[in-house]
Amino acid sequence: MGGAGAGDGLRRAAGTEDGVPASWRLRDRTLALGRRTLVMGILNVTPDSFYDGGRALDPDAALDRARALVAGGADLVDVGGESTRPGAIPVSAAEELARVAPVIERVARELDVAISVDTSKPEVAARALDLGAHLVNDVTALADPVMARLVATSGAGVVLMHMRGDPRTMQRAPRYRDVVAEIAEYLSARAAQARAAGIGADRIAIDPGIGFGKTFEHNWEIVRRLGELARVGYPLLVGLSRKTFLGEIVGGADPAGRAPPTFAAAVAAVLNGADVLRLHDPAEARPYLAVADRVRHGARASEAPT
Ligand code: HH2
Repeated sequence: MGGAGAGDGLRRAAGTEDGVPASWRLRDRTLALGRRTLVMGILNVTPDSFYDGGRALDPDAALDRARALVAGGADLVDVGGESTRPGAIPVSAAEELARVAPVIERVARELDVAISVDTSKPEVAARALDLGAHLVNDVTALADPVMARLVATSGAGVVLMHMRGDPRTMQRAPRYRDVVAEIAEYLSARAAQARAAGIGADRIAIDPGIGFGKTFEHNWEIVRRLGELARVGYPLLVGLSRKTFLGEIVGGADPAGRAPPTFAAAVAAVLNGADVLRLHDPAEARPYLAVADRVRHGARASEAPT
């Protein structure tokens, strides 16, 4: 498809393509784009996440993990209280809140970093925003209109992610006419809906949702054709860290062995147009991203962030 919504979003408005850094606004924080890749560090406060499940259930352990993410260069910390891995069992809003609220409260108080809440429940997002979160990372791309209103009125940023089906069913033989074109169309439409709800273009990022209702081949095709998604006109976030399709490369079912293909795929994603990467290991990824950023952005990549 001819670049869904191309030019109607932030990228052209702010002139990223001709070298003037654009920015992503998240309440009182502004993150510069077009200079170096932004990193969203993953902090799952869950017993069952596919890689880090059970590691940060206690708020002290979660805070230590957040500190390590920030020390490793994370620009955002993404706090999640519900696993969305294939087949994951949904949890109630009360349970999700009990997991994430104490962590967000402490990260907001003790660390200088943008906080993202990984949720599709408005009750959870509302409390997280009250406690100091800056961004709502919604894997349903604001399917609930209450969530859209909440993001609009709070001035928070939002990540709109593509998912086919829901985590319980999404890996049952996903099929597409053209996976990248369909994702571009969907994200363009969701971004238009978000803007109609009053969310500024400079607060929106889009995400193809690697692993969410996609075969391995779909995931590789997305990484290969990210440039087409970048043309939708919003900052492009990609979450590929340690995901199952990377296991194929190293012949490993264990996510612990997937760091090398994660970093290689991260470099490919940056060179193909990703602006933000969601990663479990920012510190280890850093030199790889530094190389990718110098190749993509030239000397601008070495300038101090604003
Ligand atoms: N992937 C996961 C969770 N949230 N959010 C966005 N925007 N993009 C992603 O690709 C994405 C996401 C799944 O990874 P993880 O959080 O590591 O595992 P789990 O869902 O098992 O908690």
